[in-house]
Amino acid sequence: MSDNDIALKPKPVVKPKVERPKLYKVILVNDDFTPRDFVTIVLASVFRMSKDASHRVMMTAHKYGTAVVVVCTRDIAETKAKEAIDLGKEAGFPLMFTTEPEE
Ligand code: TYC
Repeated sequence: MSDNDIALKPKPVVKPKVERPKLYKVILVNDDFTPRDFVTIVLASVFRMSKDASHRVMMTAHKYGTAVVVVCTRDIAETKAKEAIDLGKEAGFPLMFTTEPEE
């Protein structure tokens, strides 16, 4: 083998394992006590939704029992749900949000 000869060895193929984080839904649950306007304001402020969008989500939960607010990582879903529940509690309302993994 002269100095000019280069031994070409195929590089081992290493697949980078970057997995997508699992996504979670934040779900708004209807109740008979929390005022509609309060729900709308909480949605707009915690989830940074427009007044229109938050009103629509509130009405969906009001009519059907539940509504998906947002889909995000578990950490963010749980933090936001707690923030929104706490605002309800502070105001004396039983406003409820749950989180669940997206299929
Ligand atoms: N059902 C409530 C009312 O009539 C309003 C409401 C809507 C409460 C959605 C909670 O997730 C909710 N005052």
